[in-house]
Order: sequence, then structure tokens, then C-alpha cells
Amino acid sequence: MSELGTLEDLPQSYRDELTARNLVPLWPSLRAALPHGIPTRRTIPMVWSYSEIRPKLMEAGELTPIEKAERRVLVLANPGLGLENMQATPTIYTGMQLILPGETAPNHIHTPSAVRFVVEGEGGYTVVNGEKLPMERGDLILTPSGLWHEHGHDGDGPVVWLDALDLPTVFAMEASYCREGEPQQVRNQPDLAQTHYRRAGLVPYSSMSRPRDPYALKRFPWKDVKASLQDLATVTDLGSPVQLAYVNPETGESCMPVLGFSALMLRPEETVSPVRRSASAVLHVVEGAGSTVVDGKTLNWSDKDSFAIPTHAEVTFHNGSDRPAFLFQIDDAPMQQKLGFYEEFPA
Ligand code: 1HN
Repeated sequence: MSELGTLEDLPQSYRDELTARNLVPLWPSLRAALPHGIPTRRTIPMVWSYSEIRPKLMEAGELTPIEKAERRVLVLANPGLGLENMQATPTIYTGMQLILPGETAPNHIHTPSAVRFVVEGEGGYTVVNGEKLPMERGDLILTPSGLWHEHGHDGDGPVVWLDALDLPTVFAMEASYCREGEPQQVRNQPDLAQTHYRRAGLVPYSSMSRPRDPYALKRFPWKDVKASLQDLATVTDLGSPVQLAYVNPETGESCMPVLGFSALMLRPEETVSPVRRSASAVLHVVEGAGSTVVDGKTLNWSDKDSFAIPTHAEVTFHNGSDRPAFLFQIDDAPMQQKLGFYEEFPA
């Protein structure tokens, strides 16, 4: 590998002439743009503790009426990427959203794709293209790009969920925008997809002779995910990941195009070292307590905490307790796969 020329190697007059013409020499910046062996990562492996988020979110509930917020959210921003950029990792936006009893978050549509993962409270709902989807603790609700969605709360007490969006990518493409709409007409058969896609491997017969629905299932109830993980654990060797991906039942593909979602169970005292890979991730603790070593840095976590894992990181999960731990994972593997550079690095 040869030393490349620097900016300072060039006569100032030449540099000034380039600048005046909006031209930039590549070679002084080439190594920064394309480092050898491993990308440069500014993402800091870190935890957002729910015990710190929750009081501030409740304060936001008092300080800012929903009409002044539309979405009352505290964003989990990674300081390594600049707080103002609202990135947990370079591709993943995450935020904690609070809705109080009787409030509604108005109907809108936008280019980024979003999901919500319910953290606490009962009675919340999201209406997606006319379908009213209940939000119970741990449920995953999809609001894909271009689908109308609005939130409400019919119950008592605060409802909090984790929003995850591909906003950083869509924003970087200068393609992020929204439109507002009138409240939706709710269809009289709520959450019909739960019946249509009752069991993996079975789809409505009529779906075989029409184009695949890109978002066949928009709600994944946690009770099903948890039971499936517990079943999978009975046939999985200790130390091997007990992990399930959220997919579109009509295509078998990741349920959203840019970000991927999965659930992971760690058995009591279990240690799991997944294969090192090129994707970045945010994990959210549904229940349990443990730690994750990310590139040598130990992140301790418990119920409802969230943590960031940079691309290409060496990761080991440890469940330090005598009860199982359940984690929800957001990653950018689907986009990396579509772009053709997703990699795994077996030890
Ligand atoms: C959004 O539409 C929601 O619909 C939440 O609840 C967070 C952050 C950025 C852009 C759009 C929502 C969002 C968002």
C-alpha cells in the first residue's frame, strides 16, 4: 500500500483554482472514503436506559400537548453520529413515543418506512390503511412507506412504543417527506390479516393467483413470537442463537425493504456469539437482564433498555440471570443485501 499524496502536497494556487471550479482531488481523501479491511465507524456502542428515558418522556407529556408535537417522541440519538442527526446507527432511526389516554396522533403518510414495537401500556392502536391494529406490549406494527397511519389510545395510563424508521437513508437521499390527511375510515373487520395468515406455511389460496402483497402482515403479536421462541429453544443447542425473523408470509422476504426485524431469546446464563457481520443494529430488551460485549465494550442492559451495535462489530450476548431474556432486533441487513455487500465473517 503506497502513501498517497496529501492536499498540502499541492500548490495553494492549484488548490484555490480547483475550489473556484467546484472540483476536489480524490487522492487525499481516498483512504478515508475507502479504508483498508474494515470501514471507519463513528457509531458508539451504547445503551439508552429506559429508567432514564421514561421520566423525561412523562415530562414531555406534561410540557408538550400532542397538538404541539403530532408525534411525542424522544429520539435515541447516537452521539458518535451527531445528536442532531437523529441516528442510532447510520441507517437506523429509533425513538420512544408517548401517547396519553384520549390523545390521537394525526393521520399521515410518508416516504420513510416505520415500525413500532410496544414497550408499555394498554389501549394504544394504530390505524394503517383503514385497518385498526391493537398495540399490546411487545407487538410489532408495520407502517410501510406510502401507507396512511394514525395512532390513538382508548385505554388508561401512558402508552409507550419504540419507533424504528429507515429515515436516515431516505433523508440522505433527499427523498423524505410526508403528507397529512383526514382521519381514516376504519374498516369493520379489524386486524383481518391475523386470520388470513394464521400459521406459517399457509396463505389464503386466492393470494397464489395475484401479485404478492408487499406488506401482507402488518401486526406481529408478541404472544406468538414469544411462544415460537420458547418452542425453538427446545430444539436449539445452548450457545446457538434462538432467533426468529419477521417476514412477509406471502413472500418469505424480510417484512420491510430496508430494515430487518428479529426476536432473540437468551436462555438463563446462556452466552451467544453470533457471527460477525456487516450490518448495524439496535436491540431492545423486551424482558430480562444481561450484558453484551461489543468490540470489547460491555453494555449492561435490563427490561426496556435499548442499545446500538455498529457495523462489522464483534458481539457476544450474555444472559446473566436465571430467567430467559427476550430481545427485539432492528438491523439494516435487508438493505445491505439488496445493495449486494452484506457479509458475514465466520470466526
Ligand atoms: C412518524 O411518522 C412517526 O407515525 C413516529 O408515529 C416517528 C419520526 C420521523 C418521521 C416520521 C409516527 C417519526 C415519524
